[in-house]
Amino acid sequence: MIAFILSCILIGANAGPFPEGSDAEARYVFHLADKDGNYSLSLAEFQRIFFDFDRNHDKSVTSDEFLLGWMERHLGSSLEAVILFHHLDVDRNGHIEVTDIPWILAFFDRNMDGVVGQAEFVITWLKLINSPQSR
Ligand SMILES: [Ca+2]
Ligand SMILES: [Ca+2]
Ligand SMILES: [Ca+2]
Repeated sequence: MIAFILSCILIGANAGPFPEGSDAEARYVFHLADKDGNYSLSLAEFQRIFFDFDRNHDKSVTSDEFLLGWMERHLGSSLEAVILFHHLDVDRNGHIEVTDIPWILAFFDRNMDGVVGQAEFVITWLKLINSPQSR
């Protein structure tokens, strides 16, 4: 346990406000996205995040836009942003579009009730960030 905490502190030293890949970080991102604070993310809330990141309003989020928005919000390291971007770019054409959003929601929505609860979000987030093949 102590070794775990120590490694979190060391890894997190130059990342965002939370240790990289921690569930505290996942919950922080969740609450940023959960605009109405009802502990679940709807399709509308996913769309709102998308448009927040789309700086030039061309209805597509490029990796540059994503990385900039990510760093501005202190969500974590640039490595995490790159990992996440590649998972969110469902059709792998180099940018995230409005049409990708339902797929992104479905990706997080483990019990398929159409919304993403905090537990669902944290579990999927940690799997993404900590998956060995994404390092
Ligand atoms: Ca909500
Ligand atoms: Ca754009
Ligand atoms: Ca769900």
